[in-house]
Amino acid sequence: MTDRSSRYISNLTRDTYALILAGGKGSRLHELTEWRAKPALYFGGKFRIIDFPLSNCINSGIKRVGVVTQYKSHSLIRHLVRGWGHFKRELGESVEILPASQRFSDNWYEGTADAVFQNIDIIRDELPKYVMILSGDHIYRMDYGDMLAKHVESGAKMTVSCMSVPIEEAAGSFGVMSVDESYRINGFEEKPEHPTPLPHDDTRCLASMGNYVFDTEFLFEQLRVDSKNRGSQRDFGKDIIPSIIEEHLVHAFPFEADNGEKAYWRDVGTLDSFWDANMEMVSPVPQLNLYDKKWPIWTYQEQLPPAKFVWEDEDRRGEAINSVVSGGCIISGSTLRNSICFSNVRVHSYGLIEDAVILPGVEIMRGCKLRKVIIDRGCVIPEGTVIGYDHDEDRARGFRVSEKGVVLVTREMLGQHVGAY
Ligand code: ADQ
Ligand code: ADP
Repeated sequence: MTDRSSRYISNLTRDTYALILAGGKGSRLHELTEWRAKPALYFGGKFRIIDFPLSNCINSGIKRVGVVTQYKSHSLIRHLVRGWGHFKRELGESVEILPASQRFSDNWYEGTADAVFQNIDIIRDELPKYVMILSGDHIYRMDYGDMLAKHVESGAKMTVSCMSVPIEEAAGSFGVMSVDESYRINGFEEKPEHPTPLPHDDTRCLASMGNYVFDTEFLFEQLRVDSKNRGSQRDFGKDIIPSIIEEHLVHAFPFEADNGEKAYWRDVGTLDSFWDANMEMVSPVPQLNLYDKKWPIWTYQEQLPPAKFVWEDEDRRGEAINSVVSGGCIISGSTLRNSICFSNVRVHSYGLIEDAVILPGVEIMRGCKLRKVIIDRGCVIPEGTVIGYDHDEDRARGFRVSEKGVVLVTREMLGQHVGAY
């Protein structure tokens, strides 16, 4: 384990500027990201994905953060302004939104490296010794101080956080690296069809988590070189990492949980993984602890009355079993099992809701039966609707059924007004 002397690490985190890349499309999430960027997706009853890397920064002591936005950024920006806009520059704290604004060229951000390149002057103004580049797409709790300390200790110019994952999970989805015994990266392929397995386990490989630490001047130099390379797609995984590992010292940082258990890290890139990750939160002891006072996940939450459960009579029991129910919800005369209700959800009588992820502001009228569903924000489910019991019928009604049989329902599919987030 790294020397965790808090003084040592806090010097490093104070000297670091973090840039969270939050502009990518989440195309395999279909209609869930039709109106919002993936980092703005809801998670865990009251959070959005972006709250995780942002909270990790603050909890790690990195107090200067830029969030790079581009694709469908309206709801993301609104969330950042409401929930993350209160930092005080005078105290050395800031969370800034950095939209693609064609400051250098006529182009929007191309790849991830270009998204950083176009903000070089903003980073330079902060005079950081290290720049941490983070993906805004993942759910995990990580002390970035450990990674920074390892980066400095190893003398690397760049450090890439990584995790061992099953080969089939990584194939075509993650950057995959090979390392020597000192964890120096000596091979890197972006999303290979046939990932190189670990030397001691041919079922697993070392995947990049899309989080990088750079020495600032080294980063700027590599971005300048890359910007002149006509063949480059301006991407860290596709272009920068493979082009520098031979000549420069680039290290891998294996992400492990503090307690020695397998670390929690979820890429909710598909409807099934989004549903799975939310469902994990209703299990009795989820691997991701949202109730840890030492590592709070911050978010924006409007002031809401507490959740309320109304038991009208034996036929209309308002109850929630193994479920997470957020503020502003009223569950009246219906049963909720293994489900997660975000804020301001109303469930009326004679209903049975199971294995459901119900996003904010949904209203479920009387006598509905829902199973294994994701109901998008603001949907009104009409009286007596049955979803998730007959997938042919679900499809015929215009709902999307995922590979593993999760049914997604959006306002557009119900012919209801569609807002911007
Ligand atoms: P991907 O996540 O597939 O792979 P990418 O689509 O480039 O890579 O997204 C990386 C992050 O940058 C995401 O948070 C995304 O929202 C954001 N982003 C993408 N394009 C952007 C742009 N033009 N402007 C601003 N933000 C943008 C990466 C690595 C892999 C690694 C996986 C881990 O390339 O090597 O394995 O992350 O998920
Ligand atoms: P249902 O169709 O399930 O009978 P209702 O909308 O009539 O649904 O609500 C049932 C119960 O839920 C009410 O009797 C009341 O106790 C509670 N309830 C409904 N709306 C509110 C509200 N705005 N504030 C507090 N409690 C409410």
